[in-house]
Amino acid sequence: MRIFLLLATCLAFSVSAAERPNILFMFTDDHATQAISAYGGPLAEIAPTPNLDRIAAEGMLFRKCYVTNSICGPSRAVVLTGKYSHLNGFQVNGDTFDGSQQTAPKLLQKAGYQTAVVGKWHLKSVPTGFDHFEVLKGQGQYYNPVLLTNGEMVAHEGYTTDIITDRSIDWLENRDKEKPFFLMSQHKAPHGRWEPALRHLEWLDDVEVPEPPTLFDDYSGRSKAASQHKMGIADHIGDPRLMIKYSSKFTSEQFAVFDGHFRPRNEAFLKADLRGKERTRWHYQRYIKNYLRCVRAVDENVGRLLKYLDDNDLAKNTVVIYSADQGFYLGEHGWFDKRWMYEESFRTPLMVRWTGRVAPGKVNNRDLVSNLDFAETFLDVAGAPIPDDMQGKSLVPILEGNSPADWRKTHYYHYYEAGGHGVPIHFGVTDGRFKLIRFPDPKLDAWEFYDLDNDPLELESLFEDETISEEQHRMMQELEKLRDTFKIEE
Ligand SMILES: [Ca+2]
Repeated sequence: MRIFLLLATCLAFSVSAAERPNILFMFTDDHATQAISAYGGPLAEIAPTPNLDRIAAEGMLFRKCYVTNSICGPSRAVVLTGKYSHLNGFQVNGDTFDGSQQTAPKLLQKAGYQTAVVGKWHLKSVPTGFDHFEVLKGQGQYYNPVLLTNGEMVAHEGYTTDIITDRSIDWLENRDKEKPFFLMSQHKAPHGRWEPALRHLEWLDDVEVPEPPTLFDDYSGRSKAASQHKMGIADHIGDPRLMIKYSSKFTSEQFAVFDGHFRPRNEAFLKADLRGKERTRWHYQRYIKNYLRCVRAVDENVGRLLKYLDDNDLAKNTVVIYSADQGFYLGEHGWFDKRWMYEESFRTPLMVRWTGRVAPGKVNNRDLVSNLDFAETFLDVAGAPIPDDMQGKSLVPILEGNSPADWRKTHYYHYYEAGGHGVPIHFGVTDGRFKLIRFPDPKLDAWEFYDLDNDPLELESLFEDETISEEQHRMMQELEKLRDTFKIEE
């Protein structure tokens, strides 16, 4: 009898394990929604992303997914823990992630999932909570990456975006097929210094990419903060004389093709000796084309993973999530990089396909969701308990088309890395329309307030010290309330 019961339990467990959905989390670095054609916009036609668009067409696309701290390592720590930076201990890129703390992958392991991370990690400490890890050291390189593979450094030859996909598929092939999986497949691309695959070097060569309307923003409609930036397309993106010192270590064959493409262009630029707006324009074209070329390889590789799911009868029972660690400036406000609470870097892409649970082709314009919600969503999808100390909320009800009435109406943001690219510490709150930003540095001691309905490009701060509008007052109260709720002391 006891044996029978034990057998029955084992059978019940293996059936439910087989039915529990797999989770494929595809995550990029610095991928702006402006460079995903499913989000529309002026780049969609020039640089379509058909494979990324397929996720949106077969699932839900979120237009208001906001990060809590718009920079690489901190965002990754939020995704793993479901906690704001001040609680997960990773506030700035120089920090080291405390891998002994509670994370979603560890809880998924406990729930019977097989877990893996392949690609960019950027949390300094050795990954914990993964049955398998293959991660780049630090920022990694675009060519010939070395991957820390379950504790051992392994060198690979080729283009990193392709290799991360190769290694992800290799793990999927060799996994324990009796268990559901959680795979984080995380690209280095399209992070700087934007080195495209050799096969994409010539693509867009003859195209003039449209300039964003704020390329020549003079920052006059706001506090002093933005004008102190060091992330200008014109002045900070890199001296072209340095650009022939590429960041990757190439093989001699790769170098011949890569350098053969860029060297004549660099020399022509130096000879032309452009000044003022023309110099900015030249840098913008170079930057945006290389960025889009890097995205094209990401899109192709997303297609490879989707095809793997199709070919292996995994598409139906695998939740596919695509996101990036934060958004990015593609020339808006004259910038590259991220960090600010302005929309382009505050917002991050999020598209989710879950066949049979998420209706196809849905666009969510309304709900304020966040990378803070990812950890709880992973656990909820897996049917695993969600700890009380996680600070996000599961997106599952929203994905199923039942947005809860008590879903958050405002979202708190906090950037801590003082001085990185000239961006000061700031925090703030948005309700999706109004946005209040506080720059506490005594040298600035500034506030900004935007109405996105009337000023979607955020060019004119409405903040007033004396005649305070009702909306500004409401958002100031909300900021205080959220800082209390999230136990922010700084
Ligand atoms: Ca990043």
